[in-house]
Amino acid sequence: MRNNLKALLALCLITLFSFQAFAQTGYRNPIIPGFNPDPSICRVGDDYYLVTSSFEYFPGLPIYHSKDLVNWEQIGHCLTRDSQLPLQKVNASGGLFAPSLRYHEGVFYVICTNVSAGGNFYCTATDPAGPWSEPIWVAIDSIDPEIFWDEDGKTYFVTQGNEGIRVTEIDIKTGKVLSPEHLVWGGIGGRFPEAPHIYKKDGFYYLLLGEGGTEYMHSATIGRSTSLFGPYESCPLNPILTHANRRGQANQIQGVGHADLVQAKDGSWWMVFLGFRVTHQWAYYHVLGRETFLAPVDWPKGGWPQVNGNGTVSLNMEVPTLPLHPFPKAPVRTEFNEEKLGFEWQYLRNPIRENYSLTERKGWMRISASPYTLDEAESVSSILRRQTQHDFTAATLLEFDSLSENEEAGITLIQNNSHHYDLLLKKSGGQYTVQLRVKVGSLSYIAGEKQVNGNKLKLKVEGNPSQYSFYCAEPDSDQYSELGRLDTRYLSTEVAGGFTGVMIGLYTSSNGKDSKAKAYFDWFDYSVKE
Ligand code: 6LW
Repeated sequence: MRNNLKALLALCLITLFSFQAFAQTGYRNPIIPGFNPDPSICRVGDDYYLVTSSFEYFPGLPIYHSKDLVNWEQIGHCLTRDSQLPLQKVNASGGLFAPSLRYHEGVFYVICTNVSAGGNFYCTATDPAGPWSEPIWVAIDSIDPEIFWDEDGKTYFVTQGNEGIRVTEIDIKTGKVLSPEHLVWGGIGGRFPEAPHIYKKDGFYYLLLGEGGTEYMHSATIGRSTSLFGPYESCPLNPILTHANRRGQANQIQGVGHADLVQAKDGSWWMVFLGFRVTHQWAYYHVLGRETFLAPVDWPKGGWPQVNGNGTVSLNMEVPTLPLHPFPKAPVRTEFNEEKLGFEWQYLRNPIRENYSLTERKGWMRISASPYTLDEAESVSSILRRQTQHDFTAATLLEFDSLSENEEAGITLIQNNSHHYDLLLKKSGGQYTVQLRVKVGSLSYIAGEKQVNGNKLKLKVEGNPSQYSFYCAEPDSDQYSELGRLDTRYLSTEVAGGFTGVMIGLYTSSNGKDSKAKAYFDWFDYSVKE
């Protein structure tokens, strides 16, 4: 008896220890913060890969990797060559809409739409970090495409339509359309049925949709059928994810929808989806764009998927996770010592490559002025990265060789071409001057101005949920003087419209005139408070 008790105790301890080693509880949403909408996910063995939309930014479609669904590192972009991604003169929030990421028989597929040039296409790769193939175009007019491989060996193009989701057989080698389209399901009646993904499970075809539009009425709904072409039966729990109801009304996360499902190796199901974090009480605004979130899904055999219990999520998720596998944190300072920019940086539209150099002056990012301004749908001389949290600090050391008064260089916080705040250095009356310039729709004014001693200056921006503060300092000093404070809300999606989020850019422009001016950035600091 005594021995039995001992054995039982030992067993309990072993179970407790192994439980502690493997089951971990809790994670923070969003899992990929900052402008990262329309996530699509796939798993290969122990690895998860995820892609998000990128609109007018180049390179296009960031690809992320994870071992635990909670911690993500960017491993590249899908579209890195001009031949794959023409973005010339593309309006803000044009270009690349929602992608889908799939893995089939050793090959990765990204299926997407360039709404400004060419329409629907897919690219393939054997390594999701790239290189990816040239686009294979599909002559179907729509957005939110997906490819589904059925067990009968046929390949189907599944996509959005005004009346509902459409399914068409294609030749996967050429993209050729092989059959008329079938309208299969319109969802539960919400507007804009879109973002389709199909999963085959327990003898059913499950069709997951986004409904309600990608704003405050957004949701995810699901239906199932024993035939790919329907009829689809609506899940009794629909919408299976939404904050457009009483349960979601006080949640800081709004607009949840546009989802994708993945089964982990341990059999558990998870959903990734977009949402946005609002600021300001009573009147909501969001500046970070639509971000990527994660929720656990209970999906019993033959049953319906239930998302995090009641179809809502929170910033702090108190649920068991997979064993955590964090990646090293990015350093605060980018020294510009490498020969290539990190994956976090993007350009506005296809870059004019000779305007950028990391080697001309070792340890400095050189950006040459082009006549294009931040107000134009053009290849503005700039490198940009996402504002990922409301509370952040961004700073740089700029040296600007300006010859004439039409030239400027600095930091911009840009939501789109007609909504940006710029902290810039320029010559005025023969003297270098730093200016804080506001551009909000048709309103434009200088909110702060200060003469400085030379052409070398530190520039700094601090953000919180309601304000951005702008500062400058002498190159060797940490005594910053304030240029002004501006409301975050005028850069929000509610004010500016569109599908993106605020980007922090280093830029230069000669405002419509030819110029030889060059801006040199020694380093860039970015830190956040979560
Ligand atoms: C995308 C559509 C949507 O194609 O927004 O969230 C569009 N939903 O599905 C642009 O991202």
